[in-house]
Amino acid sequence: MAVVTTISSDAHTWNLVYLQLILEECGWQVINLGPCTPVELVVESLTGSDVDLLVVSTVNGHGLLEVPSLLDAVLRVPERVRPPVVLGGKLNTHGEINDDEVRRLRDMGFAEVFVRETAVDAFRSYLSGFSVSSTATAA
Ligand code: B12
Repeated sequence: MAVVTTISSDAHTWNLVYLQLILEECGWQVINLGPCTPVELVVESLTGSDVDLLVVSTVNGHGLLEVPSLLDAVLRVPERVRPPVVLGGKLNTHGEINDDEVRRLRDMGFAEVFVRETAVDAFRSYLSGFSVSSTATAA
């Protein structure tokens, strides 16, 4: 199962729906926490369920400022229930971030960072590395 979320300041919704649809197409069950997600809700969503992947999407330009505190909170979740956390979208006010910033986010603890026009294709190939047999929705 995957949880799709954003940062607490971000009101954009269709990016979250888009990612939910990609994940569902790939056989995942998805909990979409919706826009302006409080950090506490993200943490709570990981402790109650069997979550294999946390997908953070933000496009309002505040991503680089806000994702460190979200990640900090998630990294305090016990390791046995903590899924990998991936990030993507338009992460600063210019839309795109540079390779140094991508590296810094990975060093911080994001398993992958998907930006620029290749983001969705790269995300799909990242998903292909998971076995969806345990996460697929029953037909
Ligand atoms: C609709 C919209 C709004 C609506 C949102 C309504 C809603 N319920 O969703 C409203 C009017 C509320 C809004 C408000 C604002 N918006 Co607005 N908005 C848009 C707009 C026109 C379309 C967004 C959209 O729905 N796209 C469709 C989805 C499917 O695409 P997407 O979001 O781009 O996501 C794609 C990729 O980024 C990628 N992706 C995103 N996340 C992730 C995550 C992963 C893991 C992966 C793999 C890929 C990925 O995949 C998606 C498909 O390709 C864009 C401009 C544009 N044409 O994109 C601006 C835009 C996102 N908004 C912008 C801004 C600045 C704002 C405001 C700050 C404006 C203001 N001054 O008030 C506020 C912020 C409000 C807030 N608190 O967040 C900027 C962001 C600038 C930046 N980051 O560089 C944009 C780009 C407009 C611009 N060119 O300046 N907005």
